[in-house]
Amino acid sequence: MIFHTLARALLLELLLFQHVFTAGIRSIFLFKDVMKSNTTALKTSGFNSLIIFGVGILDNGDIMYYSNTPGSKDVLVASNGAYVGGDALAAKVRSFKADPNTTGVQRVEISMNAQHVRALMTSPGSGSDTPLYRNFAALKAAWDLDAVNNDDESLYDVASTVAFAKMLGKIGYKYTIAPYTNIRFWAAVKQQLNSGLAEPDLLLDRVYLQCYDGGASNDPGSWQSSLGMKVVPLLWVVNDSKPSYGTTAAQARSKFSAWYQRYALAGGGYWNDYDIEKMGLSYREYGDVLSTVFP
Ligand SMILES: *[C@@H]1O[C@H](CO)[C@@H](O)[C@H](O)[C@H]1NC(C)=O
Ligand SMILES: *[C@@H]1O[C@H](CO)[C@@H](O)[C@H](O)[C@H]1NC(C)=O
Ligand SMILES: CC(=O)N[C@H]1CO[C@H](CO)[C@@H](O)[C@@H]1O
Repeated sequence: MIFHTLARALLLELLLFQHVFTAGIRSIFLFKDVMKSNTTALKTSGFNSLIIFGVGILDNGDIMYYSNTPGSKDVLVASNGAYVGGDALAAKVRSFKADPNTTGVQRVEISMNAQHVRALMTSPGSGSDTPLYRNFAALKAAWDLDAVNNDDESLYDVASTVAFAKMLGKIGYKYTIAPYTNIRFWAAVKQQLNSGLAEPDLLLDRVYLQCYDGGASNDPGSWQSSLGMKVVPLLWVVNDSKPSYGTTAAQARSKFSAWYQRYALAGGGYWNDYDIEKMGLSYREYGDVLSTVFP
């Protein structure tokens, strides 16, 4: 009986400990070519998670890193089961989390849409001898990646999404999503991917929720209840493309704090580094907001 009580007390303590001391997710999407953005600022401004935007797969299973930066070119990064993106690019991506003494980054993800996923899951499928499987394995090794982020905003096919995510899980990736709408699709995907799994073994372990532009009216709390897991709301930094969705660091602080007072969020994040640099904004100010609200 005493043992039982003691065990319960310890368990409770452990749960509380985890709740209080699990570090908040402090993320930023990298829209700018990683060879051109300010690596030092990304590593030292309080962010612990970087999501490289603009990776996609071709109809033969090759993987491209798409340029979203004037003067940059698209780079083929994996083909025929090998990494082909070049040493400089690999060294740059690896440097994001390489030396804990000089970086706060602990996790690096690549973000992609759903182009060609359905066709490739139909044929040749998700086996470990397929070009797609081998290409993702090669890219993970070359870039030391932790997760693949799904930013599907148009296709929304549950079966092929689940098959592809499970394939990535076998390779050793975690799987994350960046929804702005279609909560029923994402709930179905989450339910199938995480069924029977618990922390820290969840396959779909993060939800980066767009709370700007098409997702401007999203409420993180209602997404959390619908999905049955914590989310990471994203805000768009000040931008000259759609200025009305731009958020200053001060405005971001108010929004994140207000949400966090109401809901147990997993953290927060921003779309995107390109605009921070283009608009002459401060990585430090935006990063500090996350460090204080989601320590
Ligand atoms: C990059 O960021 C660092 C740290 O924030 C800053 O000291 C440096 O001036 C920046 N470099 C450029 C080229 O803007
Ligand atoms: C980090 O700093 C510590 C203490 O100065 C040092 O012992 C360690 O070798 C450093 N790590 C790397 C990877 O440089
Ligand atoms: C992420 C994004 O869409 N950024 C845009 C911000 O505004 C500039 C200028 O209009 C665009 O070039 C960027 O694409």
